[in-house]
Amino acid sequence: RDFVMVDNIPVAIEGEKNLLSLIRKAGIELPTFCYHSELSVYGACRMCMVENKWGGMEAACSTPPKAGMVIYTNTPKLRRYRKMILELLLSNHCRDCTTCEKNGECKLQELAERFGIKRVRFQNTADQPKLDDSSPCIVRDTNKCILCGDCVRMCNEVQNVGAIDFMSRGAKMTVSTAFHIPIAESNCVGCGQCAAVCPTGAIVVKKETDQVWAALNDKKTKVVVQIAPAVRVGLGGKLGQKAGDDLMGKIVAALKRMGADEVYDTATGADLTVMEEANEFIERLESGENLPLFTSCCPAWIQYVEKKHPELLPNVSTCRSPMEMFGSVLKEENKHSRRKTVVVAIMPCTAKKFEAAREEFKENGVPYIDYVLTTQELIQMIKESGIYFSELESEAIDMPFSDKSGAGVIFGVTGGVTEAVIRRLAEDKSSAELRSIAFNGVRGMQGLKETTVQYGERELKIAIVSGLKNAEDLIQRMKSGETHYDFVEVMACPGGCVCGAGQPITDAEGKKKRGAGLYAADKMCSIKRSEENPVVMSLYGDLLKGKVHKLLHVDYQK
Ligand code: HC0
Ligand code: SF4
Repeated sequence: RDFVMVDNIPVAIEGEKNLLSLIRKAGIELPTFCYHSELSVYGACRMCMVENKWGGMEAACSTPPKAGMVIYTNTPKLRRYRKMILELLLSNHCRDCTTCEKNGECKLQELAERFGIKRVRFQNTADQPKLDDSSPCIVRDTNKCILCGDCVRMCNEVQNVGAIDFMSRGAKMTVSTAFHIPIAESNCVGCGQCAAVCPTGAIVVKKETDQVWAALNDKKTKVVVQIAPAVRVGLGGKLGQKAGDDLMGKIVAALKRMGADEVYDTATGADLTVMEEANEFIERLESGENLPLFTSCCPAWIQYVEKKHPELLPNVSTCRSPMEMFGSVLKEENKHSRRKTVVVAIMPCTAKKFEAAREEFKENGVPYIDYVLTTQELIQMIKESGIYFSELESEAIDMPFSDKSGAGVIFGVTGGVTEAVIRRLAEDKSSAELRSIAFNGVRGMQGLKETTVQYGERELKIAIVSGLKNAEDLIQRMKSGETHYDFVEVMACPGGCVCGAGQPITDAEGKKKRGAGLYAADKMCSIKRSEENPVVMSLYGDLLKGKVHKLLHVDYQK
């Protein structure tokens, strides 16, 4: 076996790409700002420096482990060096920690505490650029940027958007949009993944909690809440529960205590989407037009198509997302209510804030969804209300939309929409068939999955992608004629909604647990297929009569 000596302890090299992974495997938490396993190595922050046996320093993130290396991770020289970096970063950093959105979650704050920085000797002489709060999804505060470049690489490498980049040189260097235009005017698609990797408060999710508190506290307003599939498995770790556990019942109870009048599950809306999308798919298969059918539930993906591939818009499903389908149903249901109805959607996603604000999703200027809260905002509201979340007794979803299928629940993880649609299309409704669909290549967190299903005489080719760069690669392969698909599911966030930027930040293991949590929740549902959901049946027979197109579909090509 090959070894590296780390602080006098031999550590086996087991395929690690860099010293940093090897050192972390040995149980030493080397500090970093700019290292993320899913992004390229930038090596700019210099926090992960280690000392070799000759007293030289090397960046652990960009040094491959070699047999016989002798390194030290915690020497007086390294401690001095790290403190100096932190002090310099803090010197031109806005230090309003108590009022910062990232207070308690900021890497700079955490490392300053860990390395005992009690005083900053240098004055902040940097310019104080204004906040960019032009986007409904994210807020940028350059005063808090430490130039680690995590957001830039995320936006470029994983999302293929390139809305932000390094600008200027030397002391004037910043991360900004081209020509410093407001981010809302750039080609940003609102996925929020930049905020998910930002170690400080330089990019954060835009908050709407004040508006929702106001609605909850207003007796004249009826507040109707819907909760997205991924949220139930996303907040456990932050509220004293096991990460990945399905906490829907407790979330319902918490929202009721906070003053919500009715609470529903977006999975019910997803069941409507399955019905409409399956019909649309069958129609396109019969006509042979506009194939492949691309899914339309991810609003960052929709913006990506609009901005980068408008020629593909006819291929995108005309189905509204489950959130919007359910939002329009809820507003229709309350049309004659004496009180004003406000619909709040709790989502794992920042781009849903943009979707809710789109003109297409308003009737007479009033949006179907009034506010979108991310899982992080919900957690903050639960904390603010003082509720002991762990001690809450679970409560059920309200009537008349209390039923959902497992197919709707798994929408929140990559491959879930596809699996739900296949369940609908399959002629064989046995549980053996359900199992064979699940093991047909649709599950797993990989960025690209492919499967085939038999539909009558035809073998349908299906692709599932998450992460917009993966979507772009697939589009290019289709355009070159290298490959062909009939149905393509796209989610902008790698891993699907469970890994949305509105969820608390977690690692790969935590993301896997969330996906597993949704599949476990599906197992607990007595209704497995969308067409078997009695709510769906009664909606088609009543509220949706003659209004299917108006309430469930959208034309993005205006
Ligand atoms: Fe998703 Fe959805 S599955 S996009 O990830 O389709 O945000 O969870 O709510 O709308 O249902 C997000 C999650 C949703 C929608 C659903 C879809
Ligand atoms: Fe790029 Fe997404 Fe951030 Fe917009 S929200 S800047 S698209 S990473």
